[in-house]
Amino acid sequence: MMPMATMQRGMRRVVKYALTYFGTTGVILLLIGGLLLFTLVGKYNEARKIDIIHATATFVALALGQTMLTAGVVTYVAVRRSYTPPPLPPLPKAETVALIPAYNEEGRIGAVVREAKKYVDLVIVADDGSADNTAKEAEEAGAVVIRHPQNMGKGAAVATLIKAALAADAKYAVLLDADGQHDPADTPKFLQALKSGADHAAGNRFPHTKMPTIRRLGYKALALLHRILIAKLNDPFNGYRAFSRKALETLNQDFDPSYGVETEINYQLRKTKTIEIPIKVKYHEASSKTNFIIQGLNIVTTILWTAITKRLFLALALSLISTCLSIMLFVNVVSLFNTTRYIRLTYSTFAILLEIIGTVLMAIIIMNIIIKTYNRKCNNSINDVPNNCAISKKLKQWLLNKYDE
Ligand SMILES: Nc1nc2c(ncn2[C@@H]2O[C@H](COP(=O)(O)OP(=O)(O)O)[C@@H](O)[C@H]2O)c(=O)[nH]1
Ligand SMILES: [Mg+2]
Repeated sequence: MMPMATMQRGMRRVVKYALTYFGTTGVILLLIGGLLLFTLVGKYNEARKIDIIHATATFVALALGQTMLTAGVVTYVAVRRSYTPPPLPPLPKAETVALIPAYNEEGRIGAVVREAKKYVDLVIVADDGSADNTAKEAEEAGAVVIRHPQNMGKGAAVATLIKAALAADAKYAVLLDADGQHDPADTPKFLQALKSGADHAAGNRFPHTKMPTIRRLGYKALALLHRILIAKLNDPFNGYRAFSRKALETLNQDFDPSYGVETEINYQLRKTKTIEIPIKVKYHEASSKTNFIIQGLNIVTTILWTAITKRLFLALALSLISTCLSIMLFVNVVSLFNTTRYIRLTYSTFAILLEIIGTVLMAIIIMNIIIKTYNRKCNNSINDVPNNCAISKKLKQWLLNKYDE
């Protein structure tokens, strides 16, 4: 058996150089596929017949090349976004906590913290590498602030906040936005839901919010996709939530901070007792950092990504079936062509579509397994973080300094 240290080093190298390894192999395979295609056409022009083996080899080389290239890019992106839990400051014990992820919310965060303090024992803010005075403003308003050395995304901030809530021994935690869209005065309703037995309370803005019809329809379509693939909720992408200690523990175990927080929470808590709480959401000029079309596309990718990566065996089966079907269709098209000179349009179109689905799924599966194995090591061993994880130089330096203190 390979010694553990060697395996870890191997894994680190694979992730670190994924783009190089997979990407280069992918490009080489695509070039070989191209060359095969070139000779295939040349041979056809002479013999007026497509060699099925040659053609299938071309098809497979192109498909494999595409898989490798996608895999390289996916890992690269995932690693660039990889999350490392920051060391937590000393936290006072608190039964109820408010958790606020914040990124560049100067001028808004202070009021939210002061309001929230009225309803809970402790307010914890995760400042996700803001470039403004967010952290100072939150501290002055009376929150405990945990800072990320660089922007890692809302998911990372929520992951940090969950760890902080557990460290403070919280029984109940409310999660709300820092930009003032969520009214802290709704907090007692959320806490009440938990105290009466729910483990997860989720805000639902629909009873109170008038959305323009087109937006509402778009939102409902996304919610339907979410309902089919992830979990049943009426306002699934609402960020106002509350968790019991049990839900916090569930989230802390498997929460993936890299992509789409709300969908991730909904998936992790899909079997948890959930109550929806009607709330009002305020809209103002700083309501959102991204425009709503990008947000919509983001949500679709998140849902599909979550659905695929949480059901790896199903995805693997789908991928293999698609690829096999695609090759069968392709062989059929070629042999039909050889005998009749007719190119079957439907079959060839489906062959290409299925090939794309099969290879992209396969790339996502391979990469997800590697990244998961790798992240598990990083997240479980805070003390070894600087040596164990492929994190950015800036983050590594920051962690090393913290441990030296
Ligand atoms: N930690 C962290 N929080 C973020 C980031 N982007 C947005 N947020 C916070 O997440 C909440 C919701 O973000 P916002 O852009 O208002 O999204 P929207 O209201 O859902 O359109 C706010 O409290 C933001 O401060 C980020 O990159 N990191
Ligand atoms: Mg907002």
